Amino acid sequence: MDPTQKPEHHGWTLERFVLERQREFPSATGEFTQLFQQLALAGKIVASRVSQAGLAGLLGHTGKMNVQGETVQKLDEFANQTLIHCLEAGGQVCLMASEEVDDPIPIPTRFPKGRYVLMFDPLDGSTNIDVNISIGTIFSVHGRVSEGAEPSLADCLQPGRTQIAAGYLVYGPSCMFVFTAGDGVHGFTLDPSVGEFFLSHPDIQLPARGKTYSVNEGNEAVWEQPVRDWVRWLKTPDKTTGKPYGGRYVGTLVADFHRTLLKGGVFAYPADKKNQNGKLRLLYEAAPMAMLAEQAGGAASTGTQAILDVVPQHLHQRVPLYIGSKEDVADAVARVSGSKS
Ligand code: AFP
Repeated sequence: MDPTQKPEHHGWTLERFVLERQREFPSATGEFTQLFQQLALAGKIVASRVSQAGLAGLLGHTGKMNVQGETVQKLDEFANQTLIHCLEAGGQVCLMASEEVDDPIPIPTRFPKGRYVLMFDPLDGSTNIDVNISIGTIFSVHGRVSEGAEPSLADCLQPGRTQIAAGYLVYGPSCMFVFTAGDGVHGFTLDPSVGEFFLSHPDIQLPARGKTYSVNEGNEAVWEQPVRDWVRWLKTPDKTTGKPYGGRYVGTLVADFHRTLLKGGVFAYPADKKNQNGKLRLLYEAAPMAMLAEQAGGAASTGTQAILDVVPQHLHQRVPLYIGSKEDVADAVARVSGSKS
């Protein structure tokens, strides 16, 4: 049965949805379904803690710095540990990597290892925690490629194009789990009274062109001129509609991308004079979002190359990002690369 054809999606939990898809592959072992169950469990635990953050005395800093040189907040640490604990014991994953941790995270020897490599940003947008604005978790799944007895860094340093699955949880007014496993993008909303994610947004399609742009314009002084010119062009009223693009910026990639995915438009974190590779991390942010964008009919580029084709050189590599509606991303690429002004 195809859930996307049904007018009502009641009863289509995330678990059932992934399980039904698994049945289409007779050789499937169920490992992937179990991996998703554990990801959903981790998401529910983090969502519950996020919703109580103000009450539970969890706001504020731990005083530590993470590998990116940023202050680690308590919820970051909680989310990081939750993902590790939920995924390390199940036997589906052989190696993990987190935005919060310097090196790949091995599976303790007491647990069995599976064939998947999981990379995640446990709490994206953490500077928005203290002000009660949407935050999220991003994940990326690859298959193991190394052949030795133990998995290695090479298993993490794979281009986005080889991702088996990617997705995010957004902790907003409601909690959503949005993912792709290479056959479209599907969104599930958590019903907290039942404790399950239910299919709410089957087969999400990014409009070919949107009406909004999303970029931190506070950085204009350090942008290269083509980036400034592109943003100025977006703000110029269109000749036929008489309207310019509208600006929207949350400062949490998950939230800005989620809006872009549903409504269309373009999100960017460009390279600038200080940061040749922008700010966002290839493996934990750009590559998983790029797979979602392409699967929904959109695009994602560094400005010169498709994000999914970038071959990572190191775990915490940063990359410029232009992502969203196909035509809006094509305009951005043409203008920032200087081929159109
Ligand atoms: P934090 O997790 O440190 O808040 O960073 C969030 C983020 O990586 C991404 O989610 C945002 O899109 C981007 O940074 C916002 O960066 P600016 O604050 O420089 O606009």
